[in-house]
Amino acid sequence: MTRILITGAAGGVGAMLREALQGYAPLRLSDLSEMAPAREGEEIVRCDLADRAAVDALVEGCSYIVHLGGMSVENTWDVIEQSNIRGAFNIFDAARRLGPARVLFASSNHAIGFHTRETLLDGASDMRPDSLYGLSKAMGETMARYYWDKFGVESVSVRIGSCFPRPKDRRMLSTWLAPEDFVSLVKRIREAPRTGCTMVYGASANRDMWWDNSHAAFLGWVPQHSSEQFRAEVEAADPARSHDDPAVVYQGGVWPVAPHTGE
Ligand code: NAI
Ligand code: 15L
Repeated sequence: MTRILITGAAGGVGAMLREALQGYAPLRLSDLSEMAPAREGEEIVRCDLADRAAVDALVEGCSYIVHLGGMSVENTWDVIEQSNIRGAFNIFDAARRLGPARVLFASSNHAIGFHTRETLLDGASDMRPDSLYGLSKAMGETMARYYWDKFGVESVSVRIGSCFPRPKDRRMLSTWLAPEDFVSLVKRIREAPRTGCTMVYGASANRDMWWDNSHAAFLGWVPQHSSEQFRAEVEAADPARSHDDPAVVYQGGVWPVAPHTGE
């Protein structure tokens, strides 16, 4: 079986995926941070995604790259530029030169965070980044498009909502992606005969959805979980806000109205 590269493997989603994919395929696990020692079927490679030669060595011999590594929240431009933009470029360009390798790009709902919540988004909706972080994800998606159109590198950009063991607030009742649903999506993207260059909204089958994935139905991904089981406890812990509070106006929550880091 061909090797899967997981970047950001020491992070919250990466560590969860590492456990879930044990025995599914040989894994190359990479991060800047330390990770638990390799087990059978695993390789551990620590590297900075901004280091092009190191990323080349990382990608060599892998046919599927689950690219989770990078700064996962808002930060200064310098940090975002190095980890997310240069990092994504290094991954896509290595996939072109050393592949064929299919890429799952961990994009984010913050690439579309300026859309308001009454807008149902689909595969044709505009990107509306709400932060430098969201901008880096929009650029990553654009890189995915470029590397497909020009070089035939297959990819799926997953605009992850909120992938945590449980939703943490009212907003996440709409954006929650159950870890198990992300695992099944990772497998579907690997096993699909063809992905082309596709975008998928990464959310479970939640009741109040803002996103429509019909354009990506060909992947055969059907989320099995819903945030409804958590609604009562989340609503009790997070009081309802006024209808014009930015936290409830925008899909990105308060990110659209947050200042740049340090300003
Ligand atoms: P995380 O912050 O827990 O993990 C990210 C990992 O990337 C960290 O272990 C960090 O050490 C590593 N990293 C950062 N910069 C690096 C660099 N220059 N070189 C190598 N490694 C570097 O984030 P999480 O929650 O696991 O998210 C994984 C991915 O999914 C991220 O790309 C994030 O932006 C994206 N995402 C996650 C969401 C979520 O709800 N967890 C929602 C939307 C997107
Ligand atoms: C993200 O993109 C972040 O990586 C994650 O930490 C959450 O903030 C998530 O979006 C969200 O919007 O809930």
